[in-house]
Formats: sequence, structure tokens, C-alpha cells
Amino acid sequence: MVDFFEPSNVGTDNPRLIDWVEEMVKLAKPDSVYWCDGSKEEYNELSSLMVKNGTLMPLNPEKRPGCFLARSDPNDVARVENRTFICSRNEIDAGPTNNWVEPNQMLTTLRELFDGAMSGRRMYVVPFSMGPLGSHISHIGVQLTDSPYVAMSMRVMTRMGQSALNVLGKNGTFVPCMHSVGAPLQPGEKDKPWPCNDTKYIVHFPEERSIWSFGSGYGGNALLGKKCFSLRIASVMARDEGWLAEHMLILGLESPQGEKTYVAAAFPSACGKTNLAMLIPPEGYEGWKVSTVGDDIAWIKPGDDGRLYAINPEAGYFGVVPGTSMKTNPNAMKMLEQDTIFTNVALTDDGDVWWEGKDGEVPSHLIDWKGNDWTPEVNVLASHPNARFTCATSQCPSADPAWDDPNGVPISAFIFGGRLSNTFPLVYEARDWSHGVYMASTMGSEATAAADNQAAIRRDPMAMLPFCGYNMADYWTHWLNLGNKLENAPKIFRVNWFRKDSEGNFIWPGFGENMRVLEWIVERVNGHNDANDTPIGWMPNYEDLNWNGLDFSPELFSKIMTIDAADAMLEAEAQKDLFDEFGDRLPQELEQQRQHLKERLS
Ligand code: TSX
Ligand code: MN
Repeated sequence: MVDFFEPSNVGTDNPRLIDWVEEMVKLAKPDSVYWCDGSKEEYNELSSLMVKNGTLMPLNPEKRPGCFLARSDPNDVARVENRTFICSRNEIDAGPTNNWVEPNQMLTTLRELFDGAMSGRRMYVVPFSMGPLGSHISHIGVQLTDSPYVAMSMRVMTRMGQSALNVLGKNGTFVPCMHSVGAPLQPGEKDKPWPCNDTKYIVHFPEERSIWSFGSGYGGNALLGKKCFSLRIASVMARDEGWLAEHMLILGLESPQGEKTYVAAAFPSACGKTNLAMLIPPEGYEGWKVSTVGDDIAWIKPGDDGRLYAINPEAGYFGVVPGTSMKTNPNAMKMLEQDTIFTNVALTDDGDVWWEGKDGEVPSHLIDWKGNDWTPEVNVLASHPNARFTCATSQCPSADPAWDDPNGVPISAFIFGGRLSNTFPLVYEARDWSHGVYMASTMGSEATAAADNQAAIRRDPMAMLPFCGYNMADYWTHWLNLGNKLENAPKIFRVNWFRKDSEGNFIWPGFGENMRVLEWIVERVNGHNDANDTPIGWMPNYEDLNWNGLDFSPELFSKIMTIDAADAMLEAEAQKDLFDEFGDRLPQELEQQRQHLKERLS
């Protein structure tokens, strides 16, 4: 095995990397070590291996060429937030919204868990670049994993293999990402299709900039380039280095005159972020084009011109499948026709996949995500609500020409959304940067889908609550500082597609029709459009939106734009609970914004 560490055999002469791999091999004791080169041949070999051992099932090549179905262990289907830790040296630096354990104590726990964890298995060394290879905004990571499903997925989700090692070079730095499913095999023991462990740890050391993940093979817990690196660790790097790592989609909007504007948008879960990132303007609304840079994460750095430039650090989409249809997201439907790994969807009798919310008739027979026979009469879901697709960004029909551009794209607006059936209007614009940061810090979705005024808002500041690798109050301070220093800061907006009428029906048609809101935002940014000064911010008048091709009356518009002053005051009061959590770390500017809002409302 020592041969694996000869530089001539492993494609790197980076001593830190070689030493770290050697140390981790000694700890986890895999039977063998394999360095991934990132080739298509290697991808095919990994898939063949997993078809043989039952982890993957090839789908019907006539229906879904190049596609596979994986069924996870039923207890390993989602991120485990209560098992996710930020182990900063001081607890206050993790803040009140993260789980914290003293770093040395956690390291002791992890060393015990990882001791021999890979025995009977192969360790894959997975070098990867988050962001375009060699971009000044990108960073390198190396994940060690005993899961071939993870190694294969990382080739889709990142720029993986020798090319990343070449960027790393002899002296480059990388984020070490140690991962095991935590299921060592005794000699002769038969493997499971989806090995994992009931004990799970997703651990981040923000000062060391390292990640350890144990016990899960599921995406968000196991593909460490995504949430762990690109958000939790990168948010700390961004704070220290003066940039932003955000839970945001990035999309391009091209006007009929050919003017291109990029915006980045953050939403809590279940707001249809991927659908927005791949939006197609509605019929009768000709001329505007929407293109996709990313659907989940944005790394954003100030440029020399005082603007912000964003890249999508990922190279693939790991999205929720159920609910995806020709109505909600035609681009995604096209993207998933080939070369996609499906996890936890249902299998049809002709070797295709099915999920709740898919177009067409419900099949009369399926194999559900747990591998059981399924008919429409049985009272269970055929696919898991968190079933996922893994597929390359390049397959997206709406991929922006600059999605792989190392310079990134200039961001003109930040959009923050939520799922709120009352009070919050369709769209409004912040008065200035500080006010916008305040709007973003208090965002969230209703805890329940109830259409009553009492439904509590579950706060999810900037949609970063589970993803900020440090104290959220310090994160707000960083946002305030960064924007106030920018010469050309983006404008900040809030949107809400989900306002309901008294019968509980959605008032706004949403989906492609959201283009009308995006156009108003773009025209505000480019100084071409009007708005009304209100206590909560700038709001469009009915005639400020483009209504071509949609029959939506001024009365309905006023229903989704009106804010009742008393409701707004209650909301401003309720925000105090959030701010109070952070004690004296809370930037006073945010509390001042809250007080100013209350003054304007009264
Ligand atoms: O993704 C959504 N978006 C953004 C699209 C670009 N969804 C789905 C959310 C769950 C993930 C939406 N749901 C949106 C939306 O804008 N709006 C709604 C609410 C809604 C649902 C159905 C209808 C209208 C609005 N109408 C009919 O089904 C006919
Ligand atoms: Mn996300």
C-alpha cells in the first residue's frame, strides 16, 4: 500500500496532501486506496461496481439513457441538522444557532469512530475544485471516502480528479474532508446496498478549515463539497477574506434589447429555488431570456470596479425530484432525461422512474423507494419527499454561457424570499444596503401552511440558518461592512410568491409568471422603472409591472401588495425575539433598522 504514496503514482507532489492521506489511512485502515482521476472511464467503472453490488440499478436505456436508481437506507434520507457541529475554539464563535462541542473533545470522539472504520473497504481519494478550475474565486478540497456512490457523485457535482490536483500543485492549500459511511466489513461479510451507521456526525472545524463526516452516505451529509465546504467552511473563509459564501441561486436575465443582468436569490426550503433558477418566461411575454448559473450556492467576491462577481462553486445539481414537472420546471425535466443518478424515487415496470407530482397518469404499479410493490391504493408515497437527482450543470438546457466562467458574473440584485400566506407583499425593494440586510436577516417561512394571521414565521436569515459556519450575528456584521464599502452594491429585494386569499388559495400564479417580478427588479436596477415609497420599502404600482399575456386585475394585485400597518407592526415586534438571541453580538444597525421601521409604521 505504501506505493500509493509515491508521488509518481498518485499524480500529486503536494506534501501536505500526501501526509494527510497517509495519516488517515493509518486511522481508518482501508483494505486499499484509490486516487480518483476524474475520467469518464473511472465513472463508468464506479457505476459498474455499484450495479454489481446492488447499490445502483441501471434504468431502461431507451427511456433514461445513462441513468441509475439508488435506494438509500430508509434511515439515511436527509441532512441531519441535530448531528451537525461547528467546533470553533470558543462556543460564542459558533453562535446560538449552531451545535458546538469543544474541538479537542470532538477530535477524540472522531478518532475513535474513524479507527478502523474503513476496514474491508476501499478508500477513494477525491480531489475537487469548488468553482471553475483555476478561478481566483475557486478553492480546492480533497475528500477521502469509503463510498463509491460518493466518489461517483462528486465527479458530477464538482470539477473532480487530476485537473483539481494540477491546480493544487505542490504548495497549494486544500480543505481536508474526511468521510466514512461507518460500516467496516469483517472478512467475508456481505456488504449492504447502502451501508451507513445509526451514529452520525457532521463536523466542521472552522479555524482549521477541515470537515469530518461519519455514518451517512446521503448527499448533504456525504458530498462534502456542497453544504459542508461551500457554505459552512467557505462562509468562515469569506468572513476572513472579505467575500460572501451564500445559499443562493444565480440567474441571468436578458432583455429584448439584449441587455444582460444577473441576480442572486436566497429562499428557505420548499420555495422552489431550482424552479426559479431555470424559469421559462410565460407565453405572450416575448423577448426576455432567463439563463441558469446555479441553483443552490453562490461564492461572491468584490471586483476592481466596486461590483460583486459571483460563481456557482458546484458543477452539478443535487435537487429534490418530487414536484418536478413540465408545469413547475420544464428545463429540469429535459435535463433529467439522460445521464442522471436518481436516489429514492419509484421504479416503473418498464425500467423508468416515477415520482409524486410528475406529469401524466399515476402508474398502476411501481416499486417504491423502499423496494416494495406499490399501487395507487396503498397509502404511502412511492418516492421519498426528499428523493434527489444528481446531474451535471452542463446538461441544463437553460445553462448560462458564463456558468463556467472563472471571472464569475456581475451581480446587480439580491433577492430574498419566503413562503408567507399573509402580510408580506409580492415584491418590495430595500431603501438602502443596511435596510436590505435587515430585510434579509428577518426572512423566513411560515411554520405551517395555515392561512391565519397567527401562523408563526420560522426565521431563516438569508436562508443560511443551517449553513452559516460561525455566529450569525457576526455574519450580519460582515454583510453590513462588505456592502457599505462597495462602490456599486447590488440593490436588495424581498419577494413572496405564496400569498393566499381568504379561502386559502394562492393569489399569484407563480412559476413562469414570476418573470414579471424579475423584470421590475431588473428595470429598477437599471434605473428604467418607477416605484412607490412606502414604510416598508419601494413597491411597484400596478402599471409598473408588465402584464402582457396575463389577465391579473388591479384588485388582485392590490390583494398581494397591500400591507396592513397593524400586521406589519406585529411582525416588527416579533423580530425582537430573533435579535435577542444574539445578545451583544447583534450589530446595532439591525436593531436600529427595526426601530426605524416601527417609527415609519406608526
Ligand atoms: O417553485 C415554485 N415557484 C417558483 C417558480 C419559479 N412553486 C413550487 C413551490 C414548492 C417547491 C410555487 N408554488 C410557486 C412558485 O412561484 N408558486 C406556488 C403556489 C402555486 C401553486 C399552484 C398554482 C399557483 C400557485 N396554480 C395551479 O396549480 C394551477
Ligand atoms: Mn440548498
